[in-house]
Amino acid sequence: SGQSDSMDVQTGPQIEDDRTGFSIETLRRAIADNLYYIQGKFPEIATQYDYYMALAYTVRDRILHRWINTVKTYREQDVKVVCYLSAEYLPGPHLGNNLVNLGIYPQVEQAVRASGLDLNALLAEEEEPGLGNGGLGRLAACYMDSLATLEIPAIGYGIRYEYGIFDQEIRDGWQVEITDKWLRLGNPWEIPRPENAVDVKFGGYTESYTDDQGHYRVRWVPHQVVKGVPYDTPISGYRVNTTNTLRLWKAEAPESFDFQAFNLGDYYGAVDTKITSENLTKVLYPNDEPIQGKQLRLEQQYFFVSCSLQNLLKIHLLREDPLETFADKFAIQLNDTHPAIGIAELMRLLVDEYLINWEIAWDITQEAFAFTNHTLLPEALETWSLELFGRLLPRHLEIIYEINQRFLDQVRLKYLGNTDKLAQLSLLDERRGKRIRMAHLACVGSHAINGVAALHTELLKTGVLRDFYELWPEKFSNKTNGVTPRRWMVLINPRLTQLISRNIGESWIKQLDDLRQLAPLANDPSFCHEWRQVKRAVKQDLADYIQTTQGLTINPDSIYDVQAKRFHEYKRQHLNVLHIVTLYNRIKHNPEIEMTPRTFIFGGKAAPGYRMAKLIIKLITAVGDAVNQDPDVCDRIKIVFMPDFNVTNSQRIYPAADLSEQISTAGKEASGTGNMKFSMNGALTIGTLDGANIEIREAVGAENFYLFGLTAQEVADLKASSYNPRAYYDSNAALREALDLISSGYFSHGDGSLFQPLVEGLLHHDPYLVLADYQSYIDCQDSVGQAFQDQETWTRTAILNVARIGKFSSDRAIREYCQDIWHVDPVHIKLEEYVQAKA
Ligand code: GP0
Repeated sequence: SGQSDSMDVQTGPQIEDDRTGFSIETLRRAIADNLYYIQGKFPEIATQYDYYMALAYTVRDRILHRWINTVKTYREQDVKVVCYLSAEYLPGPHLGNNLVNLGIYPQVEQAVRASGLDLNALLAEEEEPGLGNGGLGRLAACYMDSLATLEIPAIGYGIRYEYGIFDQEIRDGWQVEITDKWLRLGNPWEIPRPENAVDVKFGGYTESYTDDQGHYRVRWVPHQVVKGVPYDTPISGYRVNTTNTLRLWKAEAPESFDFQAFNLGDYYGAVDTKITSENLTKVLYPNDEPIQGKQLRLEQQYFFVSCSLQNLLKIHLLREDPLETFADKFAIQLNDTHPAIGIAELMRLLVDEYLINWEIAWDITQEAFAFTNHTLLPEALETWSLELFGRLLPRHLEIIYEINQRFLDQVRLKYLGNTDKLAQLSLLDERRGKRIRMAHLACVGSHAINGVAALHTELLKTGVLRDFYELWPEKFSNKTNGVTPRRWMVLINPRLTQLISRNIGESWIKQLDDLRQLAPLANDPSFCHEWRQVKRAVKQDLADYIQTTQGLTINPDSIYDVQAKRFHEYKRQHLNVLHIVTLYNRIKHNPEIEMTPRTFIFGGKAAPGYRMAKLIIKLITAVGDAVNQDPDVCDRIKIVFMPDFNVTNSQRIYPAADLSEQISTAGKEASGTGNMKFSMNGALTIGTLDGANIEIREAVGAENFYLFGLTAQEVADLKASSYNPRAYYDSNAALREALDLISSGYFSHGDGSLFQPLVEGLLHHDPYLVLADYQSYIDCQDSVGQAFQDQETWTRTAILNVARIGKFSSDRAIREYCQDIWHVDPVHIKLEEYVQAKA
């Protein structure tokens, strides 16, 4: 359906090619061919997975045509390219998304049916690439979608982890981690490019020498060399030909001459080198915000960054452009500090390998790089010990010293005699045993620095990065996060998409602000009725899924009250639990009490070493076990823990939610992006004035948002004035009762010790002010319960939320990056006929 308007499709009679045609019969034949020639199977023995693979290759063929034309155009037109450097990507399953973007969902559905199969069953076979922890990795994926859709030339660079984020199982109420062997059955979306492999050095020492012209030079003699092999995945844009590349690097042992000689007669030694090299990209570190300073992690960061920058320089020189124009051709974005070593690496490549002088190299570097910060949590700010850093990257340590010296010379001129300023700005933290501050390196080496929501950027300017803001205010800007409406509405919520498009057309899918046209319909009773029917049907789907997977019955007319995100104390899942236990106590005291039925749905993973986060998961499942079986309450309260929250599973959850829980301590959540996905699907938000919640509330209207809790300023003030959580416990009977019930062992088979660390932590420390916000949260939840009784008003509010959510499209965010930071323009991709290519 969408193909004719955008694909420069030829008119007149033609014979469709099996690899490019879009008719149902051509697609059906292509699937059958691929089953035979790619999977090597015949129908009698083919599994559903074989058919999924056959279909995936069928779709990939159609994408390849666009992909090749895209790469060709970028080469020929010498365009400026965005290079997104990210240690994490969470693209989610590719098949469905590619069907949406290509505009061939209906045709493929029919072709699959004509083959005697069910498209939903095949879509369910895909193993998602879990190459990220949460928000940061998913943001990178949304940005890749928007870049392609906006026809911006872009390459996403990252790591091809063999094992992604662990799969979560719940056993006896506890989280258990299972290795994510996502590549076990093959990956039809990637193309290995071994011919483009590059070498990456590690360890060893540096030595100086004088070159032919008498210049002083430095040479790095490494202890080890690892080969980086790129694996490319196409990223299609929505209804455009543009298909960008996600290039992920895998580590392998180099098969160099030296290597052979060194290991002559030492077969085991040779194999050992192979194994240690491949360990580098074996597994994603599963910690969300505080990343720990493990050597392998630094090796991963340097590895993918070095591979990527070498690759960019190669592309640049292939185009026969002079190195001096590098920053005119590439805009390199650092997704947090994980790739910040790239600043020292580009300097090394330019100065040591390409023999450019330092000042010119530094101008190129600063002009090319820009830096996005994603967190305010002090424990999440990345630093590396000099000892470890120097052992692994001896040359980069020297380069960082040089950058720092030149930088501090500049600072000294501005702040005469102010040694505190020097210490605060230095790339080296001299206090805690000498560490390199990666955020400082990123700030000094970039021309632009941004936060991911308005409040976050303000707090950066007055908090962690205030000295840099004082120095270079012009470098700072805000880029509020966004999410792609293609995946987060069109793909996952076809019922809502059809309802919207039937009423206002399809323009909103690319121009999300066009959802504004829904606003008047919020007063149209028949539209509201249809909206309610859609929500009800989607809620029924989730109820069915929970029934089949967990054997648990939930009531689709209850409020679906959902908190789905990584487990972290600052996100305060335990505040949500305190509300549940409070409701439970109310019913126990007064069994006849009127209460809007609620289904509390939780999803999320805890870092494997984060004990408190895992204990909070156990608390949720334990309260669930008690509540769900208690005949006094289970008609009014149900608790569901959805295991293994990932992109795939989240796609069932967002569309079905009535209430979105965004309850982090104000000033702690940089932005949030789940908050946007829920709102786009017609959930109302209960939230604090934190991250992008503030901007969502501004956009949808304060009257359409359930606000509670302290502000970031009040949080800071309260913490400064010796916060005493115990006082809240002493003075609030309902809170006391809830905490006492948990400590009593009521939810732990009489074991009063199980939840002590949690309860004691709250009573004596409570760093995230759970007790301070408790009453405000409970009051707010009571008004949510009341409001849900009036379905007319609730629906109207939900429609207004969707109508006013346009700002939170990742298209808007990417447009801002393009204009303010990258200075790149769209490049339209025309399709050359494939027949020409064949000739
Ligand atoms: C931030 F620092 N985030 C980090 C990190 O290491 N990992 C990560 O996922 C998240 C923030 O917590 C966020 O607020 C933010 O929106 C997201 O990065 C993207 O900017 C969660 O949604």
